[in-house]
Amino acid sequence: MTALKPNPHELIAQLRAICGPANVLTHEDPGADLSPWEQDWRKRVRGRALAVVRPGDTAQVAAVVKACAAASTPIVPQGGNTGLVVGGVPDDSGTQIVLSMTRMNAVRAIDPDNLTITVEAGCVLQNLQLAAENAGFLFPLSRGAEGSCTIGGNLGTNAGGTQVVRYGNTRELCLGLEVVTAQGEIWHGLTGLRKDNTGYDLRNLMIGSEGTLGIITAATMKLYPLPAAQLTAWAAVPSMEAAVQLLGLAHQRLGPGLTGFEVMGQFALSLVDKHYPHLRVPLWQTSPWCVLLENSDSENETHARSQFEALLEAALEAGCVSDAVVAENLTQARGLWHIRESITLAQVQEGLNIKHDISIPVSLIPAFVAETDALLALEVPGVRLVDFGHLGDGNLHYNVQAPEGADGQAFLRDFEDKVNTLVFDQVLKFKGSISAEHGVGELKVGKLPLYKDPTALAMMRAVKAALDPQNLLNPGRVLETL
Ligand code: FAD
Ligand code: 2HG
Ligand code: ZN
Repeated sequence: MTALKPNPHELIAQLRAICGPANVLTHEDPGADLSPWEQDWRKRVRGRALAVVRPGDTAQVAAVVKACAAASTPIVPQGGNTGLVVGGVPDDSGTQIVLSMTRMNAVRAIDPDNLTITVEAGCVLQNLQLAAENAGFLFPLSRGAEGSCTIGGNLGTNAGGTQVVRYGNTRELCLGLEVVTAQGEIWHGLTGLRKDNTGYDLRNLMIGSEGTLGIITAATMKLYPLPAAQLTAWAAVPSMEAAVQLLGLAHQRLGPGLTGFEVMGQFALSLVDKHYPHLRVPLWQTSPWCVLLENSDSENETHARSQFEALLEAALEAGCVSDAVVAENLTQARGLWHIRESITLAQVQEGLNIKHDISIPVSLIPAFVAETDALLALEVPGVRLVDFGHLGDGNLHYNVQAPEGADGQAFLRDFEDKVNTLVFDQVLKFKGSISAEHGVGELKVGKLPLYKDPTALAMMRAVKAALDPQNLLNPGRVLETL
């Protein structure tokens, strides 16, 4: 005898019984507006959910997953919904539930001797940073979206950010996970161990799986000592080659003190200047590239400043910097970082665009940029390139803005696929990756089979089929089909 699947109304009733009626939202509710959960951050896609479900603890997540599995109902995990690749919103079928993790936002524990913090998946990154700081530690994951992205989403995408050059991606900062499997079982993997060689590395399998292999409900993350001083400099550099040379010098002179190395192209900065003139972008008009550097020092500010000044003097002498400013105080430093973090928003103001979050070996980036810029100019007359990113990690946001005055929708329709193909072919040629940070989501899912090693893809499919044989967890993301 086969068990009857509950119909959607029965499922909604079950979910309300599990999470409480107020925490299961549907389109049938009076005055319902599910758009915050259905619309992606870039407004590329608007889905339609069967329901938005907001569990309050891990047991509820497990019960929700069991109920959905029994009803063969797909689940789209969602954190802060700041993802840039359409990975955390439902499709338009009206059959998927959004599992919003934001109610699960507690800091469960801080272990100062073990240098760890354990938080629930819906904890907003900025709150995690603050909890660490209040306990006298640094949690060194940082990015423009930190006021709304969650640690669960950061782990789901293995997000990067601006301090990866020193501390690594989210993966490198994670020691343990608690995960609800596709069957609704709970994996209690919240270890704070730095060494554990007891078989397959399930933690690292879950990290970066974009909600397709399990639902992360909590994580144990690494803490670091707060630096004694942190200084920020902004340097104008005459070319991308010079920026790479400056990176080498900065590694040499600052060692582990180098905690940020961001490059920003002139057009990217011109957009910040155009849309946010009050931010007063320095040095951009006279230089094709600017670099933002951060020096975190374990001694004191005087030591940090003298190290920084010596680095910049050497760079001026070597010709890889043409001008530079060092922030005098924290307010100025924050202002410089704010300019960098405003590029994404300035691009939104300017209109629709095509994003790429590629990585290339640092040594090949100057040749990649020169060659790809030239190819794109031939393919898209009047193309405007918004190049910036985490040069210290070999990670460029090689973004393509529609020509001046062009209709954004028409630009995407006519050029998105061609531009993606051109850029990704170049990435392949230069031994890079088509996603360094934002993940595959839905936007790159069709391209992955063209650029990923076929054996790796086959292993990925096998893992997905073994862990989620019903294909209920975020179907159609990362892998198009099983
Ligand atoms: P969501 O957008 O809600 O989800 C992202 C993915 O993770 C989805 O596939 C979702 O299904 C999955 N997911 C969410 N929660 C869970 C969970 N608990 N368990 C399993 N899967 C889950 N990214 C960078 O890497 N570096 C940057 O510097 C950076 N800067 C940004 C700046 C701006 C202004 C914006 C808007 C975005 C930026 N991003 C950056 C992208 C984005 O912030 C990150 O991808 C972030 O990790 C997403 O977190 P989120 O909580 O918003 O996740
Ligand atoms: C950043 O580095 C983010 O600021 C967003 O990864 C990049 O807007 C983008 O393309
Ligand atoms: Zn980035």
